Amino acid sequence: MKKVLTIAGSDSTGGAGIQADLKTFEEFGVFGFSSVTSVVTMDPTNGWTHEVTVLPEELLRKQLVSVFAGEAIHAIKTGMMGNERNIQVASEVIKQQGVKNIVVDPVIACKGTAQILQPESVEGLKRYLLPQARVATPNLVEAGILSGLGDLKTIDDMKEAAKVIHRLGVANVVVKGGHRLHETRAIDLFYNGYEFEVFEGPLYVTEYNHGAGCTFAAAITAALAKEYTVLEAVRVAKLFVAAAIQQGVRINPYVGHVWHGAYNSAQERMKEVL
Ligand code: PXL
Repeated sequence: MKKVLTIAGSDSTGGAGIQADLKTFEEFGVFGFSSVTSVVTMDPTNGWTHEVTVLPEELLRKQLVSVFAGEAIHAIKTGMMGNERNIQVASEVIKQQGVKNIVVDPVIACKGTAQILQPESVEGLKRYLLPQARVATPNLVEAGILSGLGDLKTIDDMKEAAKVIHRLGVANVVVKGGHRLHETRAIDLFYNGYEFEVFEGPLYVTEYNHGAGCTFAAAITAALAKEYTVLEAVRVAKLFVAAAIQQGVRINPYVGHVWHGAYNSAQERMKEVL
């Protein structure tokens, strides 16, 4: 059984963060471990504002010691890190353990929640985590920030940003165009230092897509643990997240999540016993 670790924030509502990652790992048939960096809570009495409580670095370190007590971990995904201290701790442990399949989802900005901007993470990501990434999956806003190119509006802009991010030491960059690109298709741009590939898929117009980014990166991580090539991993992750978005679930009056179980639909097979 392949073992996969997520180092990320907790989304108390179960759509994004470690919850998305562990649910996704399960769907890929890999064994999920987690180390929580921060806890995100939402306030329904105040316009669903998000609050990020960052956990102390000692607690992150202890979790990582627990995770690495046994045999090899085959792949690691990092998501929301909370602050630079946690980024340093994670980066140090990843280096020590020599894990090669590292997927960095550089969470700096969350879709639709301007409150979750983590500027304190930007420098740390660039210095410590991104240089260790086999794959990084910035969205359009994050790619603009990490590359220093600002607002990205076109596929050519995405290409320029991917080149700069690759120079930070990321082996394979996937810039997610998403709904912000104002195209009629969902477009992601892949760059490995010598060639670009544009991935296109249907763009689902839905408000129930919270957690899509985390789910996509988690799917890539699980697929790499299963020894898919990077391009195969990105392809299967796109299919997986497209199904999850298509079957998004209304959670409450404020938010709807992707359905992480959509691709496999285990609940349908369970009906066979009835
Ligand atoms: O979607 C980005 C994201 C990542 N991680 C956690 C989050 C969010 C957005 O809400 O809560 C824990």
